[in-house]
Amino acid sequence: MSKKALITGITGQDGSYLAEFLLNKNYSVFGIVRRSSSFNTGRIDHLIESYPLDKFDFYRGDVNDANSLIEIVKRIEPDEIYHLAAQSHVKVSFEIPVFTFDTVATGTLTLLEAVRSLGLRCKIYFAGSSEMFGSSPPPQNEDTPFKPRSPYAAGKVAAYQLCDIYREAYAIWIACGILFNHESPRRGETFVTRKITRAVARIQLGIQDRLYLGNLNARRDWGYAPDYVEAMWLMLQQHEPDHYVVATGETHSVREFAEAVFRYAGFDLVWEGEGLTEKGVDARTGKPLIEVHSSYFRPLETESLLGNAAKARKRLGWEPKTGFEELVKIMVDADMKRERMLLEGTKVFDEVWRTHI
Ligand code: NAP
Ligand code: F7E
Repeated sequence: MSKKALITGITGQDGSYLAEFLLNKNYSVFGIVRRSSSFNTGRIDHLIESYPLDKFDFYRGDVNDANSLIEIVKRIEPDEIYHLAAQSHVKVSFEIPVFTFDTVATGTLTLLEAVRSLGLRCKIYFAGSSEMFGSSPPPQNEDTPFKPRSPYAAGKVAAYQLCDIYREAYAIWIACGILFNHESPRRGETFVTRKITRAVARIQLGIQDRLYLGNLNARRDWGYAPDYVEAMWLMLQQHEPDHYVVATGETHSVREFAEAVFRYAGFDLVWEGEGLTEKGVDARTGKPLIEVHSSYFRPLETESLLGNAAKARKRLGWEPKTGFEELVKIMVDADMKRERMLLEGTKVFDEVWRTHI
């Protein structure tokens, strides 16, 4: 019998890579998909098309709807639950703090209650975040104090503590991953890495004029998402549940990420001015490619993240396989390909449209 996994947040970046990873390990994979007025399964459509329903299927539900969670968990009786669902955008969490806290913290509690009330014996993975460290200075590891700097991060800390409480009080098997930023061509378009790689492709193809960014000096430890979903799985293959930092151990500023992206795409980027008037200019033409805009700054910022994943390396045998420059290359190549295809598609669409009116 193959193992059964249930993934909340399966339509997101990590959920889609994790589903592929588990299917390759011969799991039967089930996901929870929330209702939307438009298609929201773009990242998993290839799996829906390729696998029979007993291998891969999804159910409509919401982490804030206890009934739907209880019904789905009861029906599947998973061996492993990967709890990834969240409103995961930090800047947006300042705009919709109550909704964010509801999905991140209350949503986790609702899932824990569903498992507890059903008396299900399964292993649970909780998606913690390096944002929980907030203003604690780098490097950060499992012993670093949590000093959250956003409603999103406060929600993750609350959820993390609820996991500790349910583990101790009810002997529910829950491992917590404290994952640092991880990116990919499937990253949402409004997260900074994807925003930059998508923009460079569009600028090169003449679809977009320039890119507007916020804080160029924030530092992040950026890894590659497919490497990180392996760490989630490894955590659940251990005998005892534990907490693990997952990170590359390398930190870069947003400015350095942008420089690497524009360099790889063939631009010679130079910086002029400072603060809100700073610009990244094309050295060959003098044209501004990047400008700073106040609307992308946050009311509070996590300034600097750099993870120490020594525990994951030692106990799980996990190592990141993809370095910073490789990540940049993967993301820029994918966005160049996607934007070219979209442009071609638009041309074809325009031609078809013109001949029919
Ligand atoms: P993501 O792309 O934003 O995906 C979030 C997923 O949660 C989506 O499938 C989304 O559905 C779903 N979701 C949101 N609210 C929901 C609700 N009320 N009920 C059910 N599903 C809901 O995030 P990700 O990058 O894959 O990250 C996965 C998890 O890891 C998140 O918990 C995130 O906070 C955490 N994390 C991410 C990183 C990172 O760098 N990526 C680092 C540390 C921790 P829709 O597709 O319908 O929106
Ligand atoms: O911002 C700065 C911004 O939105 C990174 C989520 O997956 O990772 C992610 O959270 C940095 C910040 O990711 C823009 O101020 C500058 O310092 O890509 P981001 P994040 O906030 O680090 C953690 C680990 C999670 O858990 C979260 O779920 O980039 N920045 N200019 C910008 N950020 C954005 N989004 N857009 C800008 O224009």
